[in-house]
Amino acid sequence: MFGIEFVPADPVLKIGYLAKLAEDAGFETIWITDHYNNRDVYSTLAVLSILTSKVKLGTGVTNPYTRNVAVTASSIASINELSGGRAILGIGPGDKATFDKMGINWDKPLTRVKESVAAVRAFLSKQQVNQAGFQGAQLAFSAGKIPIYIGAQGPKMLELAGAVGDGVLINASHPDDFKYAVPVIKQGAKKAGRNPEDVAICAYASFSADKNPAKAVEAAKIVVAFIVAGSPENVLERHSISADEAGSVSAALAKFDFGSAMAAVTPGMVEAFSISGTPADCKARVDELLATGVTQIVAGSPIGPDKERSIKLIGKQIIGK
Ligand code: F42
Repeated sequence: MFGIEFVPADPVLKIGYLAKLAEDAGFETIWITDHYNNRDVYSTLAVLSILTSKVKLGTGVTNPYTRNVAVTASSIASINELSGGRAILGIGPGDKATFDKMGINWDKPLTRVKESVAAVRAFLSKQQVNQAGFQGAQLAFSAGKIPIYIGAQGPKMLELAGAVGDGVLINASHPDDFKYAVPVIKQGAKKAGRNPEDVAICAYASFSADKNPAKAVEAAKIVVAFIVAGSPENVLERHSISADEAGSVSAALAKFDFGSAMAAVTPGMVEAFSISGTPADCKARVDELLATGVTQIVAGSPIGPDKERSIKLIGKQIIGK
């Protein structure tokens, strides 16, 4: 199954146009990112609910720090009602860099995500909620069952996703990352007495497809640079990227020197942190990921050097095959 990510750094109606194109190309889920500095995720999903008719629509991902989870439950239930039952709630611990700027204290992210998933489920089934700090809060409407997917990378968050999530969204593109993550998720599910097959595993990958492989790689470089700069040491080691190589990318990004950051991105980094190349190259990587237990490939930024052309190309030459 294929999903696609859109970042509402673009105007909502432009995303609406691309979303319809993606639905027609055969993508089955559309994920919209949630960062305070971009367009609002629920306004975007509301417009997509009207402009599309089959595709599932998810927050990819929201968090319990910038939005009270009672409000999150009401928002996603509204999208479920508006879209005729197509909503998915993607929720994760959030992005520390943006929280620092908002003056938000990132306390106990694992505990917060765990409590939030339980609270949202209770809100969605119209129960009175007396947990996670709530004191008898209750939604005044019900809009049906909504799957909850957890954005996770660390081992404890992956295990939690296996224990309580309907699915997990993992920001990674390389089979080695999934050879590590999939058993951790399955173990979390088993420990919680669940069938591991019930947890959807999504590779939320940096994707760049074009007939010209050099153009595809070039378009992926700036996204890869940010991933390298944000990756913990153990992930860099897993992909044999030295601290020096990663340091050059981070130093350039810190100076907003995007040209030098892209120049410092090595072929090994592109290979580790993106799925990029011709449709045939991308298809080969997709097959490798599916073999690790991944159930959904999410084509994330940049999608390609020309988003419109790449969506059609992925539809015809990767999803269609
Ligand atoms: N973040 C956003 O803000 N917006 C997005 O649109 C977004 C999209 C997205 C899509 C897919 C995806 O996988 C991630 C995405 N993210 C997005 C990022 C996401 O919100 C997280 O930042 C990201 O998944 C990294 O989370 P993580 O799984 O690495 O979790 C962190 C918090 C971590 O450190 N986890 C540890 C672990 O092992 O999993 C556990 C830490 C722990 O145990 N903490 C204790 C606790 O109780 O929380 C407390 C420890 C103490 O000493 O206080």
